[in-house]
Amino acid sequence: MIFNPHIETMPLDKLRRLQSERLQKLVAYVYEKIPFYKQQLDQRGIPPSSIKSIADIARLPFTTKEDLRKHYPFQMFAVPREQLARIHASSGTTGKPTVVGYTKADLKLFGEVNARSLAAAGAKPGMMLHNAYGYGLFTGGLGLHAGAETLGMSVIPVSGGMTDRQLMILQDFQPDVICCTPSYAQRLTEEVRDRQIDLDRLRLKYAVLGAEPWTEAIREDVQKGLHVQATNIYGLSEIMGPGVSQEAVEERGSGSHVWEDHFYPEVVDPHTGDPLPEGKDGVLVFTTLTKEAFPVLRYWTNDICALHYDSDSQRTHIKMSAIKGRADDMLIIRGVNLFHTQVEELIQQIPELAPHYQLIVSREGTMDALEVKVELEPEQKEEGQLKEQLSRFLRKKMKDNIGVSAEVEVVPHGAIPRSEGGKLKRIVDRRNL
Ligand code: DLL
Repeated sequence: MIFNPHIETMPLDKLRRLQSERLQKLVAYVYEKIPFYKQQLDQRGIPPSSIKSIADIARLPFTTKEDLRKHYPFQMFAVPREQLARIHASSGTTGKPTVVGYTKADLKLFGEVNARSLAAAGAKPGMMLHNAYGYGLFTGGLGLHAGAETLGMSVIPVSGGMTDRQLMILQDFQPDVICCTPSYAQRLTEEVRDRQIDLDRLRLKYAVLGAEPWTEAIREDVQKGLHVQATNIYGLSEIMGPGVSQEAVEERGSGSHVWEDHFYPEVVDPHTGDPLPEGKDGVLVFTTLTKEAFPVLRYWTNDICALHYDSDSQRTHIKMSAIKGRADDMLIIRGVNLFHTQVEELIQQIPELAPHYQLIVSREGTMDALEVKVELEPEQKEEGQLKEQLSRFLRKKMKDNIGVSAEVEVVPHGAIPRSEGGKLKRIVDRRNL
């Protein structure tokens, strides 16, 4: 189902005109309301009146996480605090969080884009959503909650964690749709299997998974284990929260539509910042075209992916590929760049291995070294010889496909930490111990 057909199937020339109008207004707005942007534009000699169309966006400066940090907590807000309706913050693990604000109109938009996303994921009015994203400063819980209400669903606001309770609710309330992080979906999948919960007691049809990178390996695991169709939802607090882009359930694996009438995406070269053509991997950059409280120009997300238009799709909006990883999470092992999702893809090709793994990085002299710990599929026998063979096989695959030499240890089922409800850290960094 398409939630907003007028917008989601808008011909591209019309969409461009809408984006151009909105960009002109946005630049004038941030120039007037946010001293940081006035200074940035003045320094570069870019009067807002010189921005005539969306094609001019490449002339505008980037905004980085560091810029937001320097203006902590509220100096990047374009409205006085009396006009704020809500505050959220990004899930940074160290130092101060990045704080973002919403007016009433921004919250309405938050609901709209998440309603579009849920509908694209397969949800319909009248269905029940089991919302296992965290409620709180994290945008996941309240964002999907608003989307479900806007679409006309009922919401169970379970939040993350407390797995026993989640499993009870899934069986007793029989929701149609679940949303949570992919690593927590793996955890639930496994608990359902280990506790031999009858899949007929679950009525789940769809899973809407995001907030961290994941690949087809996890999709396969969760779809099989929970009898659902699983799609990818992407977003970040600095732009809005969840609902910046969404994969359509009928088009799984071909990328996620970015709701580009509100969030204009670009992919740029990580070193030069130059815009890259369709299909080329680079850093994803977003401009919020309509936000009131916390508008940003060309926000440098650090997420690596590619953009492309898909003329076979029901919707016209551009698609982004699954995120490979964040530029700051990229490992460089003896000169070879690597994201953990690349290892996950290789694990999927070996049926005896499960997509439960961890990458451990340490330092040997001046070089970084990598160890991969990966679990056996639960039905595989704990046998030394098999483990040895599988470890050699994955090591070779990593060498042949990624070009990286790593130690691989195949560990028993259950040996790798699982998600407790939120994002899971798959990389353990022992370099600075
Ligand atoms: O994670 C918002 C969200 C909530 C998205 C629920 C989807 C579902 P932050 O905590 O600000 O916001 O983290 C944003 O998480 O820059 C990416 O690095 C990563 N991320 C989010 N969604 C995906 C995804 C929320 N589908 C950061 N695939 C982003 C890969 C994702 N990475």
